[in-house]
Amino acid sequence: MTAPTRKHLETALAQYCLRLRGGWIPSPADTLPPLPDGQSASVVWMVGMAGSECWPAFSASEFFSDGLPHPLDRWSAHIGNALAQRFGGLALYPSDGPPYFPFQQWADRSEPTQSSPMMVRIHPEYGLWHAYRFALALPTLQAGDLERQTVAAPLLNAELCLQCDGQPCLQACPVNAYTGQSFAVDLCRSHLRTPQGQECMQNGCLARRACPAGRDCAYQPEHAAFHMEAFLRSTTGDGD
Ligand code: B12
Repeated sequence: MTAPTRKHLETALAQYCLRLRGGWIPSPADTLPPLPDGQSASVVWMVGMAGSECWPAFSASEFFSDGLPHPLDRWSAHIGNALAQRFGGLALYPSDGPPYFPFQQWADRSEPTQSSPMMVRIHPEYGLWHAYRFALALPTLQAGDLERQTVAAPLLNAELCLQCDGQPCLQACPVNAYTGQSFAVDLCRSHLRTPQGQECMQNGCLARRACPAGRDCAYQPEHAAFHMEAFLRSTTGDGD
């Protein structure tokens, strides 16, 4: 089986409007499961989306309208498993668990993502408007493919949230669910069930929307509402 080049993977993902979010080289300390042939992975590619770019592809898919639970997770698995089989690798999913794979730590090894007071990682270009659909652990890495993920030094060095004037994300939650160190999940969910919470339910979390970074990537209302509804109903999965 021929190992896919980075370009090859990007092209395969583009038909679903998914994005290759960089990759990293695993070590035994990562304790990844073995590949189907029993070997260890040489590279793990992170796959996700920025903004609402994959919403049209997902919402037009059979998974979106079949009435079964976790449509976004099932859409992701359909794509991830097919690619893993094609390339002799293994697809790993953010919602598989607990215990969960440390997707946010993996993200930091692949892209210039940083911790934020919102608990979700912030990206210099996409802000808080990005997430991961799966990771693809593959047996072979083509020479030079990881070196292509260079990022401009000013973006890498900026401590985005610490430099943010007034940190509006921490002021915008109507029930102060965010302290900067923690997120009061139950407080947030209770608010979302009230009439006052419908602004967050229909257009997305007010605190997340207050972030000045990556505004061009802010989720479209229909996409944001999908995640809020899923977040309200489940403990994990499509809420992400
Ligand atoms: C369980 C879970 C939740 C739980 C609990 C989250 C929690 N903070 O404990 C609930 C249901 C509340 C939740 C909600 C949401 N989640 Co969530 N969640 C997960 C999940 C499935 C597992 C987290 C985990 O335990 N990982 C295992 C540990 C070992 O991995 P880790 O890389 O070390 O991650 C931890 C640290 O980085 C830490 N952390 C991150 N930032 C910060 C900042 C501070 C200050 C501190 C102290 C800690 C901290 O939190 C992580 C979890 O403990 C992950 C996917 C995954 N596999 O990681 C998604 C994930 C973290 N969630 C995600 C998202 C987007 C959300 C929501 C915004 C969903 C929505 N409404 O659209 C909400 C709100 C989250 C919030 N503001 O806190 C995304 C984040 C993407 C990103 N940009 O970073 C992830 C990566 C899923 C994905 N498919 O991409 N989530």
